[in-house]
Formats: sequence, C-alpha cells, structure tokens
Amino acid sequence: MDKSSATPNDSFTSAITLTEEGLTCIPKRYIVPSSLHPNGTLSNSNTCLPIVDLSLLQHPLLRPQIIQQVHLACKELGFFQVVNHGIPLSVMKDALDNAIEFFDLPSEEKMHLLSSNVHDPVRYSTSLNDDKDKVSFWRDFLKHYANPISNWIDLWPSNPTFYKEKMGNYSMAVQKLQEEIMEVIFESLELNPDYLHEDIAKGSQVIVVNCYPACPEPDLALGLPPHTDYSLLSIILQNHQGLQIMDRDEKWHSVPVIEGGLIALVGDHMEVLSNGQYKGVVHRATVNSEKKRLSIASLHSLALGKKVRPAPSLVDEQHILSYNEGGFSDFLDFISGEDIVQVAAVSYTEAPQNFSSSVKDPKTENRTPKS
Ligand SMILES: O=C(O)CCC(=O)C(=O)O
Repeated sequence: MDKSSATPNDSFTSAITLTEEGLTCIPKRYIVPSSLHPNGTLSNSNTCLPIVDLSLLQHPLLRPQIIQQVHLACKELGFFQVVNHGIPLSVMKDALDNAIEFFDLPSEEKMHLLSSNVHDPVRYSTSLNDDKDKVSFWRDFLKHYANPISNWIDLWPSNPTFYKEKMGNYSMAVQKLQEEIMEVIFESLELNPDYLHEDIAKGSQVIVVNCYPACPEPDLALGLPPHTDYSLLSIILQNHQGLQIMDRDEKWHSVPVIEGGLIALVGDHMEVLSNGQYKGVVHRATVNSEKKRLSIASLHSLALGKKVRPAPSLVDEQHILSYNEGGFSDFLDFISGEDIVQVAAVSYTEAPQNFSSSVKDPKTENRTPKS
C-alpha cells in the first residue's frame, strides 16, 4: 500500500459522523446539481423488474426458458435479480451484520484504513473519490479485493472480530455464484458457457461495502450518483430499498428488496465483451431520512493486468467491432483523475447516451467514468 497517499486527511468527515451530529440540513457540498436530483424522474409505471430463479437451470425442459429470460433481461435492462441461487440466507445476513458492526466502530478504529488512493487493495473512505469530488455523496464505504481470497484476507479489517470470517464466506460464495451466472450469460449470447472459464475463475473481485446513514434532506443528496460499473458483472446485496436502475427510456426504477435475493448488474466490461449486445446498466443509490442502508456490491472482472475485448464470434459484418479492449487497471487509472459528478452531470443533461461510451469505437481511447 502506498502509505503517502493513505495518510489520513485532516479534513476527512464521514457521512456517518454528520448524521451523528444530528444535522437538520445537509452541508452545501452534499447538494447534487438539480439535473441529478433523485425526485421527478422515477418511472410511475409498475414495471416488474426481472427475477430469475436459478434453481430452474437444473431442469432440462426449463433451462432454455431461463437462458432466454436472462438474455432479455441483459438486453433490455442490463439488470435482473436472482433467487434460489444457493447462498444461504445466514451467510448473507452474517456479512451484512459484520458490515454494520464495522461502520458502528468508533472513527479512530476505521481511520487506519482511510485512503484516497484508488489503487489500494483495502480502503475506507466517504463519498466517491473524496479528494477529487466537488460534490460529496452521502455514503461511507469499505472496499477490498477478495479473489483469490488467500491473497487479500490478511489485509481486511481485524475488527469486528468475525469480519474476515463472515465477509470471507460471503465473498467466496458470491465469487462462485458469479462464475455460474457468467456461464448462463455466455450461453445467452450463444457463446460456449466455458468461454474464458479460467480467466473468470482467477478474475478480480472487489467487495464494496456501502453504508448510507439516514440523511436529513434525501431529496437534495445522493448516496452514489448515476454510474455504470466497470465490471463484467456486479452482484449486490441490499438490506433496504435505495438502489435505482435506469431503463432505456431514461426512467428510474427502484429495485425492491427480495428476501434472500441478489441483484445482478451488467457492467461495462460485459458491454465490451458482448460487442454492445448487452449494455452496462446505469444505476444510483438514493438515501432516506429514516434509516441507515447497507449494501455489499461484489464487482467481478478479469484479473488486474488482463484486458477484456469483444468475443470474436460476436463480431461480423452486421456487428462490426465497436469497442476497444480495456481492463480493471485502465479503469483505476481513469478514476484516479476524474471528478465523477462533473462527468455524470454533463452526461445526463447533455449526452446521456455517452455516459458509458468511452470504450466505444475502436478509434477512441479507453477511458470510462465509473464507481
Ligand atoms: O448501494 C447500492 O445499492 C449501489 C452500490 C453501487 O452502485 C456501487 O457500490 O457501485
């Protein structure tokens, strides 16, 4: 870890601290530009967001229907929830409980993990890129690499006592689930389900544990601005509603909490791999005035030094090569230099279709604004 950039910043104020101070108004820097206000753009249709029952994949007669369901969900929204995925409820609950315990620790206990260096494999911070953000976001987070777990677990927090064990169990289970979902997605693209099998098993996994404390002015703030993930696939566990996804008509939909369910999001690297058949889903985290919300996002892609490129069989005369290759390390280099709210505000007021398009068109550089 680069200690120079991990030095605690004197001006660091976490969102949790602000909530504990009992503010009735949010500090000005948390007010997002009006184009990003969370109200007003919510879809009022009762669209049913797709729920995929993974246990049905074992049923030879139903399997083709499930593959088709995943195909439509990825194509139309870049989003679906999964149920009967094999991860016990207790494993998910233990991970959430330990995450809550971590954020409940006194500030000094968390500060030794404070870092604004996006290249650090373990870091605690607030907002998105606290050093660079001109607008702050109402969240604190702990991020750590997780696959292969033996490489990283010693660097994870030792307090709470059971954090490593419980978050470790969840991380390994999600890594395995991701490998299974990836096979289904590849099949839905008419690729061999084993495509990149080894690279995916040895791929990167970043666990992002988000804590969004109750916010006195939730209509003016966001926990996270609209963004797409750099990943091939992200899997999110949430304890309360707050995640919203944007549909192709630019309407926002709240993602309901399904007991035992997990959320699957298509990321930019899948957009590249599928040569644009599946697009990274734009999503954001809203906050509320009553309760603290926790989410655990697991972002999966190829290993740090590897590049993702369009699958050769998905490129032909009708589907011309539309993306540059890019990887996790390109993404880290990109975000270390960006103020994301500038990018998001410009994208959503002027050119929404371009928000996640910096890897599009082989003639452009691979630079993608992501969380
Ligand atoms: O809190 C959520 O539900 C969203 C988290 C997220 O988008 C992220 O960590 O990138």
